[in-house]
Amino acid sequence: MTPDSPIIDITAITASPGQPLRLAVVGHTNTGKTSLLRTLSRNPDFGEVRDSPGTTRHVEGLRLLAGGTTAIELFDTPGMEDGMALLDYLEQLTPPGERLDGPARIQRFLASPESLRRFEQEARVLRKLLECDAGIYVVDARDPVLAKHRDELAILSACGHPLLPVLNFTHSPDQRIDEWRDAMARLGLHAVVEFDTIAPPLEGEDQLYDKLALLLDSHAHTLKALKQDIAQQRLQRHQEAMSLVAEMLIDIAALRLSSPPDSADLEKAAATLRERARKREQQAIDALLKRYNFRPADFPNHALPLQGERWDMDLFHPQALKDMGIHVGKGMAAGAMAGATLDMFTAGISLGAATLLGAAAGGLWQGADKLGRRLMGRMRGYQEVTVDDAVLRLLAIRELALVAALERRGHAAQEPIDVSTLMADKAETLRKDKLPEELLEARATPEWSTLTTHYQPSSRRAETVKKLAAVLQNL
Ligand SMILES: Nc1nc2c(ncn2[C@@H]2O[C@H](COP(=O)(O)OP(=O)(O)OP(=O)(O)O)[C@@H](O)[C@H]2O)c(=O)[nH]1
Ligand SMILES: [Mg+2]
Repeated sequence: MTPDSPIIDITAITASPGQPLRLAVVGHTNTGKTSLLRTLSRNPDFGEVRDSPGTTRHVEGLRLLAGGTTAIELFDTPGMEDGMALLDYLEQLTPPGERLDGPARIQRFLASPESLRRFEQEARVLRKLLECDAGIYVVDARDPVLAKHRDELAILSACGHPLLPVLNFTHSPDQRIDEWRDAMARLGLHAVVEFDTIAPPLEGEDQLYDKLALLLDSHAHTLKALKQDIAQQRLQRHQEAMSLVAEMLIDIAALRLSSPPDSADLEKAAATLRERARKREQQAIDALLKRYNFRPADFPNHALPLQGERWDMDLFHPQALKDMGIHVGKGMAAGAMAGATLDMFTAGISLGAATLLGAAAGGLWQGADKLGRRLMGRMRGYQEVTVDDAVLRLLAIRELALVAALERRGHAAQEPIDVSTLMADKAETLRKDKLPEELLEARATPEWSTLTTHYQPSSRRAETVKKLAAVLQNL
């Protein structure tokens, strides 16, 4: 297993052993270069991202690890602002008749006084690109292709390294992907990747690394290893996410509170039940966000109202369930008891019940275990309150939708996560079928819930969580 977060921030990288691939991320200002690094490194805190030009002022690097060793060193660079003026200046530096190749022209520029003044930003970019094996040229695909871009590309190409254009903002209705592909081909750049840093395609990283491998033959092996590492981590994250959801569902399905049978006490028990379930869901959400390297602030709308003030977010509001097409039973409609089922006390007790009751009635029930206590309670007229099936369904739908959203989200995204359409997708699969066997078993096994003091860890519980996680994974 590899560590989840293959990222080490490095501001100044010196040559390191093992020859990692060194890539400079370059391009016009404000095209999403820093955003791309955030998404590739799954690190929402890398660098500074703002919707204004000139945000990144210095070169900053990070490493992507594969199998514990550095596969790629990626460098964020300041945006190019005035490629046209720089191209003119480069021409001035090379008198007519003098033949210099591209890198020599760039070196001459870097030794010139203007590289420290007017073109200081551009000099930082070109110095880094010269040091690297290749450049990733980030394009805002909404921009029309202009002379400034062509000049910029002419200068970058002069560094003598392969350039891979990455088209960003590809989901925008104003995207001009075809125009950019055409312009790139005319400049001899035939490998192009579409990669929206906010919502990258699921296969986006693979495509990026595959195309780099084509351009950089000698690093193909490293890139393949990196791809495998990413795929393995993705799978591992998904499996862990399913376990987190399964744990939560088992905890809530097994949650069982007993109460004297009068209505005031039952309502109180139902309120406690709801509160514990809501908190447990929030705990699962926090764990999922953390597992996918996102921040609680990325999912503010879902901060669950513990008092139920927003019904569309409230697990226990009958309307929230109906909106998801989940059948709402009688219990749900019953005002203060909404979402709580009064247990008829038959679940899980069949053969043994009569014997146990007999034993209890006969006064032999001394060291009453869990089941015994429940039976005793029942005999004294206690009732038990559990979470309604409809609520379990909604919980499963919500969490699976959240996982799907997290898996589609780039770490450059700044807008809050929206799960509404994904919820509808998940609802399709989950609202009708019978509850999975594992949840039915949990319902009848109160000691599986960590939400009460009767919790007892057991291998059977652990096994059931595992099985439920596998069921959820295949939905
Ligand atoms: N909708 C959308 N916004 C994006 C995307 N990529 C970047 N942005 C936004 O574009 C703006 C610029 O992003 P940065 O990553 O700072 O761009 P940059 O190229 O590093 O900018 P400089 O450092 O100033 O050259 C930010 O407001 C980002 O949130 C994208 O794919 N889709
Ligand atoms: Mg930047």
